Amino acid sequence: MSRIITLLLALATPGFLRAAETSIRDDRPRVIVTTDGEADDRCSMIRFLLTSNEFEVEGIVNSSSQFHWEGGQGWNAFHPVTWVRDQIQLYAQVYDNLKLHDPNYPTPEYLLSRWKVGNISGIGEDEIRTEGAEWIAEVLLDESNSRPVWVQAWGGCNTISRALKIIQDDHPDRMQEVADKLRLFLIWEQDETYQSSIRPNWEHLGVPTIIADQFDCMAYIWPKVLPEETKTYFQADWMGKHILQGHGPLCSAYEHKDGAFHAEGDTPAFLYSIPNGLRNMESPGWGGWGGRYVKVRNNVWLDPPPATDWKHPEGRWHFGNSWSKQLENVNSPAEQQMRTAYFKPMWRWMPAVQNDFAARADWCVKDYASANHHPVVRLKETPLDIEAEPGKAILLDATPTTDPDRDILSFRWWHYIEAGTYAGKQLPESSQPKATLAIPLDAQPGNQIHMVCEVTDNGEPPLTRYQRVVVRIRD
Ligand SMILES: [Ca+2]
Ligand SMILES: [Ca+2]
Repeated sequence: MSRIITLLLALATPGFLRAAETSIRDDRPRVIVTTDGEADDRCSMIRFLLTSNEFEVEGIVNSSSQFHWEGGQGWNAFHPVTWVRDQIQLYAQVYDNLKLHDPNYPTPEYLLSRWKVGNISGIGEDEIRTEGAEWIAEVLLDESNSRPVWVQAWGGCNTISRALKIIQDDHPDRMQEVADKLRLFLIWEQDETYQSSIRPNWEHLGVPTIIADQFDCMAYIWPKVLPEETKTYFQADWMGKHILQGHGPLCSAYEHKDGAFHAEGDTPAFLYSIPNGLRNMESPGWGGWGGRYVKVRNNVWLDPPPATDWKHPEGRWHFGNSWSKQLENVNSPAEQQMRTAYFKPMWRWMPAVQNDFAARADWCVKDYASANHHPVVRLKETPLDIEAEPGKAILLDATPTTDPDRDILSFRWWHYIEAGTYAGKQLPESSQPKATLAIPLDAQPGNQIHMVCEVTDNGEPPLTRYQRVVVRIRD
């Protein structure tokens, strides 16, 4: 229903003819955000709203965390839940302009209808059947839509926990069906409820679950831990020019720190669900804008260890035992190098991530012809999944790639070695749209070699999209 309304509204808009070049899509990732409303959540939400054309937003739900809850004092104070409504109202002021750039932006009315208040009254409170918990349960139980739902915890897991308890209490026979649909992306375990309730009742059902720590390089510690070459995109000059000034009321409400990026620790939870061609949603081990993870038990994925002798915790993965926190203030060059490598699965994408943000900020105020839009990477006679023997030459052909602005495109076919299982050396890259991959003779049967076609346009800001091809070695 809402999609039809969006389409009708788009048809009534002067910019529709240009924007219609991208059609209304109904295969977008379904997402539910739960947020504790910390200052950095409020920054993340502005970026999330500007990215909401990429998702089917099923819910935005206030929740508590170990850091913030209703009744918390001082630093633990809880920001009044209405901040979500306030931001959607600012979004409403730029919505008509955003729609010139993509008809998939949801209406402000639709977003408001998906805003619910969950469990906020204490740390890890998951007993009350709140509106937010009921809503998450309803979405997961909706039999009319079997597509996966990415449920993100930007704060505690307590409202998600309550939602899953509702399903367990009222529909115990449907738990496996819900588990098959559910995907979890947790920014740490910001309360005890994953361990006390979700893990014992749901983990064995195989729910794909990412519990992230590497997100922290986009949180408050970014000036310490990001490599110098990426810091430019977070400093005051860049933020002022591309986001804060001259980009309309939603971007000017962004809570900066002396003009610079402050923190968006929760942003990786939805960066992960942007369908940018990296295909990371197929496996947390494949890596993408939301980081790269390793499986530690059942279908639970945590961060790759900074060194082989660092072991994942048996229990909760949180602020108190986080590797990010252990590495935050190291001084020796060797440890600092380890820290940089630890966060690389996240920061390696940051120039593209920040330019993506800047383009969306432009979409708030510019017409279609004055703004930039992402290239559309297309392959020819190159399947996304290939089986091949060692020694074989494989054609990788991205020549049909286009750009909606007819920008000049630069191509890079590169071997994402960390994502694959081939144990040899990094394979050579190509700067041509058409490349040949020679499968190394020492590749072993069953190995995966991940090749990424990265395409960047010459617009302002430059925008990047990808297509990953996975080669599996045959006997
Ligand atoms: Ca948060
Ligand atoms: Ca472009």
